[in-house]
Amino acid sequence: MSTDTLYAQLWERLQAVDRLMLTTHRNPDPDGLGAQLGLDYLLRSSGKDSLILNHDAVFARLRFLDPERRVRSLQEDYSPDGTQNRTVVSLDNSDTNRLGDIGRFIEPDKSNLVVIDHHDGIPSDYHTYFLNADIGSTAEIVYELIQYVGLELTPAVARALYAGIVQDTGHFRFKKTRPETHRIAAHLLEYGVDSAVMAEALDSGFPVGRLYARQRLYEGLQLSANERIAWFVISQQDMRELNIDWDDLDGVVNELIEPDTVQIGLLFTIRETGKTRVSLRSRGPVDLLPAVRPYGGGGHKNACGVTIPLDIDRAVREFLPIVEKCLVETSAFDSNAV
Ligand SMILES: [Mn+2]
Repeated sequence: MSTDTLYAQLWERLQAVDRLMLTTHRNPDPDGLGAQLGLDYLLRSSGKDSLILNHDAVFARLRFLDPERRVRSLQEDYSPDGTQNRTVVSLDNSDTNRLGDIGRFIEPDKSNLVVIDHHDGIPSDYHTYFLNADIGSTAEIVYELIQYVGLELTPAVARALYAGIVQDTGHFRFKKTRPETHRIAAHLLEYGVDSAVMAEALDSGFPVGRLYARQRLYEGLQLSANERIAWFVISQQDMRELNIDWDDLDGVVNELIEPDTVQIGLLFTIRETGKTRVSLRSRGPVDLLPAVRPYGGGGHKNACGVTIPLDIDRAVREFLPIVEKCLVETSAFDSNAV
């Protein structure tokens, strides 16, 4: 099916309803937020009643993306009035379990659910979705939908979409970065987006606790499987002491795969008794999804996450051998494979 046909179908689906709720995964990131703000603009411009509602509030350092404060959250005691009878559009997320309490607005048969996402893999019981795992960000999908409809962007929407693209392509470095990605970014810059200001805004603004967290993490750094796996652990109590949030550790796990021998990096975080969250990163041909899927985790081949229903020690013991199976022969890192 051609891309235009997919956008035509998606637009037809969205136009068929008047009341929509745009949501994204818990701990919204720039791609989820950018996609929400872009689609919200498109829907409102088309006369629709659009509400952006997430489980979690927008992290303070990302609030600059939403100057009009369109993004609401259940966390900030948002009044539930007006949430009923809406078609729920899940952006940058195909897993209803990652929506937190927003899931309660979705009908059991998912008939009022539309998914727009670019993650790898999608549950088979979805009726209505727009999925393209070859695209580097959901913001690009929303951009292309806006272009399909023929609506002029605004500087604020251009900025939000640009942030999503930059974040999810790792500043145009990751594998899913297409020639079209650069063309879209170029077009967004024409609306006055300042790439240097955006890069600084997205990569800084963290509390100093991020540095102390690194100190603790690296003190406990472990390497296994002939230095092909690197991992470290942080607890909820550490984070409380350092006065930091999960978002404040964003990207730290990426550092683990910088050395030439390391193929897989893991950040284990103790959330509560009997629950260990793992953020995973890998290089090139190393596909991590087979390790996380049995636990209900997901994401991208080289960047994903999972919650393991065990205390930290047992989680590490059980999960490391599973992750080890994802390692590949070093020869797979030749230029063709990567
Ligand atoms: Mn994304």
